[in-house]
Amino acid sequence: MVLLLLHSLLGLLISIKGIPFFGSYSFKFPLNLANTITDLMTVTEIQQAVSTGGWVFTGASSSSRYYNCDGTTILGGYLICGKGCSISKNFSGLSSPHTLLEIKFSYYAGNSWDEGELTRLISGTSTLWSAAGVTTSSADSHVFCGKTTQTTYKWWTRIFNISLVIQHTDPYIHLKWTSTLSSEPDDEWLGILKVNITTYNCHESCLTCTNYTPTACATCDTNTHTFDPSTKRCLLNCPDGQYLNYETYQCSSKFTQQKPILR
Ligand SMILES: [Ca+2]
Repeated sequence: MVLLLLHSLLGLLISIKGIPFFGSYSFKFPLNLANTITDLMTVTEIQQAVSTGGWVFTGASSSSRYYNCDGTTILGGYLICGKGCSISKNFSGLSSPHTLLEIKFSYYAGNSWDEGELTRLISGTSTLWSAAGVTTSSADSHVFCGKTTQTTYKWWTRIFNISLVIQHTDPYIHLKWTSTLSSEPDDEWLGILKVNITTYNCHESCLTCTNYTPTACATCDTNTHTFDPSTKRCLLNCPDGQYLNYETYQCSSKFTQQKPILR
């Protein structure tokens, strides 16, 4: 009886405060993985990119479409894609229903970039990613390839490993990599590698979100959930007499949840 009373009081506290008292509270949630498209992952895929892979170059300075940079074959590159050059592809097959798209790729900013010159990833009229190519500090790594006649850091080729999550519902996306370079590709150039596109839904508790985890909700369905701005979660509204179980993320009757209380 005492235990039951204690249990009732704790259950009341839990329902009032909405915070967990026991155990670990990692949310069990489906990743909502719909599908993944990969491209430019192998040398063969890079070599076939234009002939059969659907990749389109505009403003290229050579009929060649790939370049071996310090042992790694990339699409574009030295003597190929500099001032006024862009590389694009229409990715279809994103047909599973989704609300988010995660786009990953490796980007090579080659040699003589000046301050203010940018690399860009564009979809339609939206710029999805924009970054300066001049500094080594913001790059994930750098190699020595292309124009290697200078020995200052300026002539390194910088490699950016980019991962973006965008709101997206269409079954296709047209991606275009461009730059604001001012010189020909014997001086400065761009190249890409390892494109990976994955569709996700928002976590089931969110109405809208910024990524697919339960701690990245942007808005909630206010009929069923309350937004917690500190954790970016949508917390289930539980009816009187029940509390939010943080193990299952479901409303539970306090009388059926004795195990964690008594442990
Ligand atoms: Ca320049």
